[in-house]
Amino acid sequence: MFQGPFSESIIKRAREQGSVEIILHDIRDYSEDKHKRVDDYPFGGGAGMVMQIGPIASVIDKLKSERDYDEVIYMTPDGHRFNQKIANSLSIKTNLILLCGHYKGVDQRVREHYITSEISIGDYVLTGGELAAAVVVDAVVRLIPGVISDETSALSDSFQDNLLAPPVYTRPADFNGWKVPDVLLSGHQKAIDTWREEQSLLRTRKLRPDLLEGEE
Ligand code: 6GU
Repeated sequence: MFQGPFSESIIKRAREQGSVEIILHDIRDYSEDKHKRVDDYPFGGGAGMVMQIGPIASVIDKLKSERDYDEVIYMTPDGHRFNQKIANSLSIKTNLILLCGHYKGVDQRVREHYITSEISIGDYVLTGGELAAAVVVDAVVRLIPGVISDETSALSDSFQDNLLAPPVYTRPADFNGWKVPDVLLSGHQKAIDTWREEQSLLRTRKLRPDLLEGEE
């Protein structure tokens, strides 16, 4: 599930140039039984399986014996909703563990004793935390200095000021009568900057008024 996101394009280059190191660990390798099971029935009954604490404890303890971690993050639909602010804060950390849940989730004792924060990527349920972890990694890695070629590019993203980005255009200036706004061709940088700020505000008001009502 990580092969595509972590082995193509910008994230691939970031890894190759040493801007980030991404290491995958299969919890099944830390299973305590011959069938490599890492889940079991829930105490008290009910539907679904629960990921056991043993294999998760083994892999996290092993990783912690090798380096210090800033955070051990559990990817779960009932975590804090991921946003640009969280991406920014994670991008300045050194070492992170992202634990991907499956089935009905992990034994609560993992959350109590190992996890330092919990992240969801939105209000819907995925089959596991892997795709969510790939989303978080992508959003965080692109913020590491040197990963995106234009250093100011990440700063002008949508959401970086709780505003959507302004519309962008490139050549041709006239496509079958559909024209690029004159101001962008004017050469007046100050007028262009003002226009972009206005467009950001207009688009945000129209499409995402919630962003203008402050922090969530
Ligand atoms: Cl982090 N995990 C799962 N399984 N589903 C999700 C999610 C995470 N975030 C949104 N839906």
